[in-house]
Amino acid sequence: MIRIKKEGELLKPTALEFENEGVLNPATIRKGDDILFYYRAVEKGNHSSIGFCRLSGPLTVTERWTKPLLFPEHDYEAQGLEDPRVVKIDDVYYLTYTAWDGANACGALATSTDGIHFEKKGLIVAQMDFPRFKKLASTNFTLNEKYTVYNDFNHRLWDKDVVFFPRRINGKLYFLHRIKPDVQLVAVNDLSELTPAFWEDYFLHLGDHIVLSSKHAHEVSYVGAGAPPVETAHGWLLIYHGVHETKHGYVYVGCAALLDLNDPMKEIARLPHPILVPERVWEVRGDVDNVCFPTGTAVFGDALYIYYGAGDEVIATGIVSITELVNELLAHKSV
Ligand code: BMA
Repeated sequence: MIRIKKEGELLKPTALEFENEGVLNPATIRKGDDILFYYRAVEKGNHSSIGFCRLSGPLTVTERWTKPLLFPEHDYEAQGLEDPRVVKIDDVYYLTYTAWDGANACGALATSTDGIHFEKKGLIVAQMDFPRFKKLASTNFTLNEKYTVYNDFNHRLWDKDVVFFPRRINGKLYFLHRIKPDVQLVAVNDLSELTPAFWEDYFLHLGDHIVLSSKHAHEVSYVGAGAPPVETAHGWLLIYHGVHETKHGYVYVGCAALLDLNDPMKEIARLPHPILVPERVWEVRGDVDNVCFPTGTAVFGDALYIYYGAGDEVIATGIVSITELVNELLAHKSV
């Protein structure tokens, strides 16, 4: 059974107001031998912004800003910017995050050409109430009752964990997103296609867009995209999070799957066990207990460094051999 080798804590909260409650769930991307590192910084009262660090190599922090890089400016993100992910496609950095307005949690996008100066592009997921979603999604598909259990609130559909693939596939931009309990997949030629009419049609065929559903005990409650998929010769290596409920509350673990390179809707393989489980004190006890929430990776040779929020309070790193992980996945092919 393959498990990530834990390297321990990498980043902790500081006394600075914007990050005095927690630092977690970072977006990471290599730039030469450096890593640009965008993390969720939480101020007491649960107000989040995006902090910035630079790493030299996978584990050495050489620069850390004392002010957030991105912070609330618009109504749709008035209560916080959470859980960023980043990719670079055709010289443009795509940084996605969950925009939280106090009632709605929806995927938003900011883009940049230098990785430092970002232009906010607004929400990129549907802005629809749950009854409308349910009506559309139930037209051609038997909607898992968990969709109702997790989403039937008195506000807009929550759609989080927006994660782009790091390159176009057959000319299209692909991104994962998560309406509980599943992970869904969007493919478009251009982001301008994401109109209300697009989402109406997409939900009408929801069953065709679900790429990952819970399968194993450790992910039985729901799943969510984690880090941007890593391209390997055998498929897109996806590190995602799986959640299961215990008498102590939800437990968040890191999981691995392999998706088809040309058609990521096809799951090639999935591990029947998690690769990253809360065990250490900073994972088991935190602002939220029992959370390992992977959101970024960096490839150095055969080593996959995995960056994750631990206990919703600190950021930790794990390392795994890509060859060993892919081989283990190939031993667990999905039918
Ligand atoms: C999710 C998000 C993450 C968090 C996780 C565990 O819903 O809020 O930011 O790390 O829960 O609490």
